[in-house]
Amino acid sequence: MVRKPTAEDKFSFGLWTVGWTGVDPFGSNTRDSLDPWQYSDKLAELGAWGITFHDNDVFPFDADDSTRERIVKQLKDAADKAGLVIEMVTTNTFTHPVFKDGGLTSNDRSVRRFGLRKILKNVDLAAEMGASTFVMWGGREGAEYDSSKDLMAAHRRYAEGLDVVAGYVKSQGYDMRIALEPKPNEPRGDIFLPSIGHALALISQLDNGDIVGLNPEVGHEQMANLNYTHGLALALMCNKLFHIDLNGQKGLKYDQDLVFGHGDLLSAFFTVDLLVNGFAASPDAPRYDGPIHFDYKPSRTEGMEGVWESAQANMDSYLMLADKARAFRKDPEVQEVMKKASIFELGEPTLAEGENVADFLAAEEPFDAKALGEREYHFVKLHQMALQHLIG
Ligand SMILES: [Mn+2]
Repeated sequence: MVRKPTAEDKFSFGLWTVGWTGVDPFGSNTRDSLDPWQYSDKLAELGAWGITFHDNDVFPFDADDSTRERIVKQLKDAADKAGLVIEMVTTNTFTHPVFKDGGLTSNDRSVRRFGLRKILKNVDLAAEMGASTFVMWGGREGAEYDSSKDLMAAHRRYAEGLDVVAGYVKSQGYDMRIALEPKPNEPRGDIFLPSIGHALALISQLDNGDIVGLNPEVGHEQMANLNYTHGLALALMCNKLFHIDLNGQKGLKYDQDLVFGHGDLLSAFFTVDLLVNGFAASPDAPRYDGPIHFDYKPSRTEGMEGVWESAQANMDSYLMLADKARAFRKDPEVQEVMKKASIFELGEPTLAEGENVADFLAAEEPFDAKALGEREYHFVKLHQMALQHLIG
């Protein structure tokens, strides 16, 4: 029996997750959709702390201003009443056919101007909702054919769009940061900013990059055969881990959006280990203390009971893994093997304090390459101990 989540756990869900009706490229919906506030009421009941949404999860693409205002107010009132924080808002620049070649990187300039206006309008909405993060997933920013785009211009237009949005956030005085969500492919054949590293590189080129960071998603990194936890570590080191999307993925295939823990379980364990315990040898390193946001899809086989069972499952997985990860790190035998494995030694700078390169090169220190080539690291034993904590 897993304990019930509390506000301290900071669990949040996209309305599009529990709200997914099961439409996929091969089949129609297997569930009906509810009103947005019906999802938020139920999520609050299950112990969630927050909700997030795309503009068009809540109101239609072509809604006029008064319709938009009425629906948004109804959702905000429902969230307030349920005690839910609207911690993040994001913009849909992928569903409508107008965005088939992207919102910020479309070859058609008038589409880019339309996309940018739509995004800016939603920055205002996000601020109005009290959101502290504005996620940008450029699902249609990309190409199927390398012949179809000037790739320099595409990246320049992407940077230009991001800079305009970040500059607008600052000029309006909003207490909000932008978090980019990398993904390698799907729906485009190749999506721009396919990984955490690509996104960090582009952010470093922005004039307003100080408020632009990342929202890495488990499945998106694993679709690129990358290690999600390693990516989180680099983003933390760069002070760019602004938000996270947890879910499950089984290897290199389409974006499965499974329940967190239902994909690569050991990887999920070490992700949670990083989130709850931090870095073993770097106690002064930045830590993530933002929302634990789930971006998953209840499988098409599920009815509404299955929707709520799967929402619950995400939170339960996280809580179970957090308990296991804490016990793993506290275990004296684990600590002993971590010492033997020189885990803590990696926290020591390679040069001594104040040591310059000349001193370093001149230093005569005994070193036995043969012996060090033969040393034991006990990494397998340590990993097996993690497995014992996880399933033992
Ligand atoms: Mn996501």
